Amino acid sequence: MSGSNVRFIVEAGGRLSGRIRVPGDKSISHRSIMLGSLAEGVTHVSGFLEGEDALATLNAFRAMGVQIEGPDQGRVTIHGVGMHGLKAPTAPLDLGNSGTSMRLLAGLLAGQGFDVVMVGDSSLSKRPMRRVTAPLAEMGAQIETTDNGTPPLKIKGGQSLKGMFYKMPMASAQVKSCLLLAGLYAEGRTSVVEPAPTRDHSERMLQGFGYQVDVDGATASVEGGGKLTATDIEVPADISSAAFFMVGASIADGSDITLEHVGINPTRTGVIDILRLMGADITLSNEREVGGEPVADIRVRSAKLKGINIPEALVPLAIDEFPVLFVAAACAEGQTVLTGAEELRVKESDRIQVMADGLIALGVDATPTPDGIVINGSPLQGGRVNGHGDHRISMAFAMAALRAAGAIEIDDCANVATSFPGFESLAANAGLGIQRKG
Ligand code: SPQ
Repeated sequence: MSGSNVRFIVEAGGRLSGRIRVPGDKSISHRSIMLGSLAEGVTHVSGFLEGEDALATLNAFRAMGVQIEGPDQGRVTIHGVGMHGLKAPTAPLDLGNSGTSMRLLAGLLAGQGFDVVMVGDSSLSKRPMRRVTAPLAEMGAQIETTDNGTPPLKIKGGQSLKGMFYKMPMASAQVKSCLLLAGLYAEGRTSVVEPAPTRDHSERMLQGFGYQVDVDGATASVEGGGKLTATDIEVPADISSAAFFMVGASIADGSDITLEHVGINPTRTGVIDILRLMGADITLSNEREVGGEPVADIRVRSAKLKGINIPEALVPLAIDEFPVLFVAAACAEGQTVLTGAEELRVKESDRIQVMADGLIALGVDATPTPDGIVINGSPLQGGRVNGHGDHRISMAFAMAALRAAGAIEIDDCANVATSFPGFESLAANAGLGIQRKG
């Protein structure tokens, strides 16, 4: 939970080495609970992310009457209640810091027979929800937000939803997934068209649970009224968590690290493409498919990075990795320019502004723009920066210390536990001089 009491103090210098496995994929963990709960039969999940965000989803389904065992070392057993077996929760569902939980649940709950209220922490309470409530209303849902379009969301049950054809105004896997989940309960066909490819874990997992999803280019469609059949899910390690070590190893001289069993779904690998364009030394081995998702071991050795113009087509494929990619850009020779990434401003924090502020505090020449940033590679000083309760900001600045002239102190780091429980100890084992205070 957000708290300004947790601080990271990270020594300057060092290098990353060894073989590590980062925790399970957050996006896939959320979806495994949602679909497992609605399935008929018992779903066994392994590699589940025991982070606060995925646990918020798990607790929400428990509150709606689903019997869920675990998590125990990444193992979760879900006794599915079927498409119409959820029960009204007795209190508002608290989704903490998790945008994915709230937006996907908005779709899934819009077609239930009971009312639900969804609330979040101070960060989630500022995030835009009209991107889901407006198209859901067109399908027949009744959902109230604040006047600003932010949480809490009050969903009125008992509405009959109609399928629709929706062209998304922004590239968002959460909006796409929300509408497909609502589509399971709608009469007829729901089709969602995306302006650029976004993570397709929902489509893959629905198919894994035996639900037909038709994907035709940029359009994903489902017919309402089907059912899900329980299955077993092995969650790969999260490429978004692995990304911190990819950048850390790239920028710290003498590094050589292997990240095991990482999900390399092509809708998530923009970070590898961008780092390679910058000159990073990244090799994939042991490529295989696990439960419908491709995985690989990723070896990263230090390399001299150069600044680039980041191709806009890669932006949605690396959307969560930009905070740490900005650190790579600060350590690169020359200029890096990011455009077409205005979505970064509505994440757990305004990731363009807070990264620019922190980098500038560390002596980097960084200029935020409305839809991106311009960073000129610069020597990094030590100093004090703020994580703004955003897990990815805190971890990005922790990695920056590998190349800084002095220690970096990072305030407001408690939310690292939303996506990466155990970050400090794993990073310390790999060679980062990190200490947690508070
Ligand atoms: O769940 P939340 O808080 O929105 O998490 C983030 C993150 O950095 O962990 C975004 F801030 O990841 C999103 C991601 O940015 C997870 C996600 C998903 O699982 O569907 C999709 C992306 O969001 P969006 O808004 O682009 O659809």
